[in-house]
Amino acid sequence: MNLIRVSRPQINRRKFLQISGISSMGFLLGGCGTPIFEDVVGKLSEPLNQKVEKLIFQPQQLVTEFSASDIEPEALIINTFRSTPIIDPAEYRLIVDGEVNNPLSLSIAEIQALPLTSMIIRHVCVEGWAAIVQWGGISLREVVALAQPKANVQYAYFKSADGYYESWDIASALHPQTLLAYQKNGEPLPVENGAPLRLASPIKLGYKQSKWVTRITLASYLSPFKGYWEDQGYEWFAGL
Ligand SMILES: Nc1nc2c(c(=O)[nH]1)N[C@H]1C(S)=C(S)[C@@H](COP(=O)(O)O)O[C@H]1N2
Ligand SMILES: [Mo]
Repeated sequence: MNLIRVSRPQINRRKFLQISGISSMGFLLGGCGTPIFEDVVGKLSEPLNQKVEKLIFQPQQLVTEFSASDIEPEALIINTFRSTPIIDPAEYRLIVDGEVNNPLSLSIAEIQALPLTSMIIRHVCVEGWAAIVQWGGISLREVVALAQPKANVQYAYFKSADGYYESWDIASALHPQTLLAYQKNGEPLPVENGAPLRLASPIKLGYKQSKWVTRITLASYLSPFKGYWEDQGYEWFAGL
């Protein structure tokens, strides 16, 4: 369990600029050939678009977390509508696009260079089970901030490698406890649970928490395709 970090500092603008500046340097030195990060280094000193910037830095009500002894390692049931997709970690990229000034294409190494956040929360599936789980990963709000969203962004769309799709309201997506996780219960995230990257958040039901996320699209409109389960009648907001 040595990957678990209990202290989770609240991000503020100054801190964000510091850490993302350092991370961006890492990307540049890594020679990954993405000019995006040169732009990011330059643009981070400019103000972000007002409306989304407010959501990114505004303090939000935090959900109380559990302690390490509460973790229920056997309780998290694999729930996958199709089969587990095969993803080559070397080829994997997380795309962040849509109404943004800096579209991103992040490798696993670039993702793992961002600050690690850990939380112990309850995962709740509508099918009538729940599990207390530790998730480690990067906060979605930092990734969104790096992509420099336009002010009118209201929704985040998630595409997964198994064909699953989801959409979230931007405030929930930017909640400080909404993570893109790559660790579960102190270990690297198992592939059945969504490796290399899945959503994890204490404010939404299980079906909102896409596994095998490959693309995040930020948009100002709500698409007729809201989510795999939502399009069959399940509630879209699905808040806890
Ligand atoms: N890509 C993808 N993500 C998904 C699903 C899925 O079938 N495919 N199922 C959802 C449901 S209904 C739940 S409860 C959780 C289950 O996560 P777990 O399999 O890691 O327990 O994943 C969610 N994310
Ligand atoms: Mo679920």
